[in-house]
Formats: sequence, structure tokens, C-alpha cells
Amino acid sequence: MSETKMVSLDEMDEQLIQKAEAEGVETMWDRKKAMKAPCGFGEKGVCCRICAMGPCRVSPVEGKGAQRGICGATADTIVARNLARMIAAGTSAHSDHARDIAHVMHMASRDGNYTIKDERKLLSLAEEWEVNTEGRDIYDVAHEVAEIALNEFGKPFGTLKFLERAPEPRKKIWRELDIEPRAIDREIATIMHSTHMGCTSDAESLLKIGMRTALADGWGGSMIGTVFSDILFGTPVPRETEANLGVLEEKQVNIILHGHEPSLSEMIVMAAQDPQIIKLAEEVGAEGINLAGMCCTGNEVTMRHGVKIAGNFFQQELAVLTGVIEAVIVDVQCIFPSLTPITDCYHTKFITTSPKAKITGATHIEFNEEKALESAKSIVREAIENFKNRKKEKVFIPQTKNQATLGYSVEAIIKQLDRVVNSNIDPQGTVKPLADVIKAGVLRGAAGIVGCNNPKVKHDYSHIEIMKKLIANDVIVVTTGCAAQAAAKAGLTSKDAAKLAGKGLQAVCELVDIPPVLHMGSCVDISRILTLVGETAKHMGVDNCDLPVVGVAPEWMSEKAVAIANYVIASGIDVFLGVEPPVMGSAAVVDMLTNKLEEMTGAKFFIDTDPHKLSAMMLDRIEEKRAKLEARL
Ligand code: CUV
Ligand code: SF4
Repeated sequence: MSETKMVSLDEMDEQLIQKAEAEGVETMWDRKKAMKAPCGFGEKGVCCRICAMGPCRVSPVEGKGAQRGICGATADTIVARNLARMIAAGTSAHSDHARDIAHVMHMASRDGNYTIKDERKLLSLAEEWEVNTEGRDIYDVAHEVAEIALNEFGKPFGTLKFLERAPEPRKKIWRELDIEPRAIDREIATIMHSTHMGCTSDAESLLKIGMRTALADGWGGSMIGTVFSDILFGTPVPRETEANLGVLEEKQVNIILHGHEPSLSEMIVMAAQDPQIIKLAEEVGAEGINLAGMCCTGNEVTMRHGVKIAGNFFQQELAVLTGVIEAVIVDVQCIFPSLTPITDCYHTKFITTSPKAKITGATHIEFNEEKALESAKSIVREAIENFKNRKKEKVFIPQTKNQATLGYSVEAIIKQLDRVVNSNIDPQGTVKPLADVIKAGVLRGAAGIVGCNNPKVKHDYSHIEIMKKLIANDVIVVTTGCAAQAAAKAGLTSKDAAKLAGKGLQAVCELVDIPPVLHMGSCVDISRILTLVGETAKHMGVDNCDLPVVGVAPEWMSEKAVAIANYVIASGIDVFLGVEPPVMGSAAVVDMLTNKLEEMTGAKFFIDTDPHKLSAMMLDRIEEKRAKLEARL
């Protein structure tokens, strides 16, 4: 297959796609082809189906065709309303995930399945939230802290607690713009209300409540998700693993863990280590149990246990095509419903576990947190018993994988930085070394590269092109989500990749012993990036928007990504998008996003589908911010 025809960056993925064709199995790329051209109105965001007088589709061109919906809504209103609803949906996904984790902490007990793994983090959060810890059992403290977190979702008064963590000038901006989020659920409900037929029509107001809701994700749901997962399952430390479909093992029971919430995957990891379960696998003739992660669940378990990464979003079908997967175990989010028909073509069991994500045709084994380990064991047993059904003639494991070093929580990064601190002069445990190399220009800046895969882009191509370009120009990259998995597969999260970096970044990588691209976890862990940027800004006595830092979503697709982009902007960090958002039908909204937002938040959107142009824009913007910062410091 010629390079230009390839839908994936990866030769081996292409071979699997050919295998699918040969076996008459349909994949997403077949469906993408069958979809033909997308609806132009939907693509530009000017289709409204909020009430039953419509659907109304108005013209994206001013002065030509229908300019208003039946109620009189303009393209500006419709576009902004649709965008706000995407933010609400994305925020609800991250936050509902966080709520479940907080519930798990509320049920944690010393002799139960869920215990407290990072007491220090719990105690410092207790102090931050003014919970008494003196002479108290750590589990009492945990339950009280969990209850406070659960109240963050619906408290009637005040604003979110984690907002306090932001730099002072940022908090002031939020206050002045009136976008400090109140309770998380309340912000989501407010958007649904304000975007109901006949409510807000002012586009700027919609963007503002959109940002407020998005902030309830970044500094609310997502941050709770990360912090509470760390307390329950451990704060990640650097560890080694491998990534890509080559991690699948022909002689073992292969289980794909796909979805998002670590409360399930942690238990599966425990279950797969149980001697009796391992014995059962041997009894069916397997040499062991091979867990392999996919999407954000994959990120959660690789960050904390080094579980190998099978792949990212676009490899969920491809993994099944290898013919060696005994079970795909999923919980919520980013799961293709097509896993039902595709697993039907093989022996693979498709097991759903969450009442929030039941999928037609899948085997549903509800995961019960009260009996977490037992539930997990019965799910793993299903997989083991399926090993005998594997069809030898259908087996093909692509022999590609790369070494990855990951597990870079903020704490882990600071610990690495301590290597260069002369403790006679400076205290350990701060971001000072990072601030210093940025000030000195050894590092020109930093980029957070995040998000999904999208068939509008060759699989992983934009992620990798942009990462390579940035590290070659001494911009350190931090990454989460499917972008992080793309990096791991391409070898960019290995320390060896420092050779692709510019001289400055290379020197930093050697001195502090890190790869040039740091895998920081799952999508909710973008809150780690917010924390790192915020701490660096505080250390330098500036705001986030003064730092030469950019946020990038080269291949985004989900509503969650829209929420993320908006809280990143509201946090003062520019966002570069490699896929056009459905807003192009309103010149006014586009102007706000790519221009006027800067006056409000100090950050704005840059949109270009060409990864090379997009990275050039990032480098320019980083230098622009550097020049301003140098003049100030
Ligand atoms: Ni939550 S949201 S495709 S798994 S990054 Fe991956 Fe990340 Fe996008 Fe989904
Ligand atoms: Fe049409 Fe207005 Fe109803 Fe939307 S809310 S469908 S624009 S009438």
C-alpha cells in the first residue's frame, strides 16, 4: 500500500486492516468511506435541533439563504449553543467518572478491596480542605474528604475548592469574568437550561458560561478524578513498559482493558495476579495472563503498574483483528459499539461492566464495587475459559512495539528535577529548576499534547509530526490520553528519544534523566498539567498566560476534548487544534475564539489541519510569549 493511501502511520496497522478486508470484517475505515461527505451544516455547527419547530439549518454565509431559525436564532446563537452543549457533555463525562472515584474512596477500608495507597496526598488534601486529622484514623479522614468532594458536585453555595490552587492573577480574571464555577452538576445544568429553546441567544454569554462549565471539569471533576485516584491507587512514579499491538502474547490469555475508570481496571490487575486465577490460566493451556491497556484505562494502569499499552483509540478494532484477544473488558467512554459485530467474527468476548454504558450484543457483567475483587475475578475467569476457543488460522500479531518510560505525575517530575538542585543553595521539591531552564531559554517552552484519534487525520500522524517538531526545537512535551499512547508507540516516551531533541532539551533530559516527551496519564490527568503550569507560574510570580506554554489537540474528536480545550483556554493557555471544531458557520464565534478570547483570558484558539503549519504557529507563539516574559522579568 502506498504511503499516501495509508490511513494509519503504522505499517502493521495497515496489515491488520488488510486482514480485515480478506476476512470480510468491517472496520471503522469501511464505515468512514461509506459515510461519504459529512453534512455541511452539521460540520459548520449551523444545524439546530433543540426544539421540535425545527430542525432548522441556517446558512453559514452571511446574507445568503436562511439567516435565522424559526424562532429567530442566528448562526451565531446556534453555533455557540451547540458548542456550549458539547462542553456540558464533556464535563459531565469527566466529572461523573470523578464522582465514582470519590464514592469508592468513601467506601475504602483497611481490610476492604479499596485501601488508601497515598496517605501523604490524602493528609495534604485534608489540610487544604481544613479537615481535622489530629489523632484520627486515616480512613475516617478519607471518608470525610470524600464527602466534601461529593458535595462539590451539588453544593448550593460558593465556588469549587480546587480553584484556590490557581495562581492569584488567574483567580482574579475568573472572578472578574464571573466564570468561577460553582457546583459541578450545577454548571452542567445551567448550560442545559441556558441553551434550551428561547433562553440565551447572546454568543459571548454562551462562550462565557461554556468556559465556566469547562473550568468545573478541569479544576473540578478532572482534578478530583486524578487526586482521588492517586490517593486510592498510588501516585505514579517513573516505570518502564512497552506499547503497541506487538505486546500481545500468542501463548497467553490476552485481556484488553478499555475505557476510563481505574476502580475497575485496578481490580482486574489485582485479580490477574491472584495465584488461583493464574493456575486456572495454566490449566487451560496458557502460559499466563497478559493484560494490555487501551485508551485512558490503559493509561491509568500503565502509569501505576506498568501494564503494557496495546494501543490507542483507533486500535480497539485492530486489537480484536489479531485473533488473540480472549476478552475486551470495558467500562465507560470511547468504546466503539462496533466491538459487538467485530468480536462476533472472532472468539473474543466483549464484556461491558457499567450500568452507564450497556452496549447492544455485549456480555454484561456488572462490576460491583462492594464486591470489587470478586467481580473482577469472575470477569477474568470468563476470559480464561475462552482461551480454548481461539482459532489458530485467524491469529496474526503484528510484531511492533516500543519501549516506553512513563509514570510522570507532577510529584515524579519534581523528584527528577531535584537531581540538579544544589541543596546547599535551594530547597528540594520545587519547580525551580524547570522555571530556571525556561527563563534561561535552554528550554524554549513547553507543550501539552493531548486528545484522541480522528479519521480526518491519518492515525497518529499529526500527534507524532508535531511532537517531533517541538522537541527538535527545544520545547519539552507533556502528554496524556491517546496522544500519549501515540508517543509511546512511536518511541518518543523512551529516554533514547532525547537524540531527536534540540541541544537544550537534550541536555535537560540527560541531567534530570527523563524522556523528551513525558507521559502524564489519562485525559482527567490533564489536571496534572494544569497543576504543573500553575506551580511554575506561581514560582515565577506570573500568570499561566505569561508562560511560553501551549496546549495542543492534534486529532481530537470527543465532547470531552471540547471541554478540555475550553478549560485550558480559561486557564490562560493557548489551544492549537488540528481538527476544525463545528463553529465555522459563525464568523462572530470564530472571531471570539481565535481573537477576542485573548483580551478576556490571555489565551486563544489556533486552528489548522496541517500539522506542520500548526507546529510553526506554536513555535512563533512560544517565542512571542518569551519576548514578553523576558521584558517583564
Ligand atoms: Ni479519555 S477522549 S479517545 S480515551 S483521548 Fe483517547 Fe482518552 Fe480521546 Fe477517548
Ligand atoms: Fe429552530 Fe429555534 Fe427550534 Fe433551534 S430552537 S430548532 S433554531 S426554532
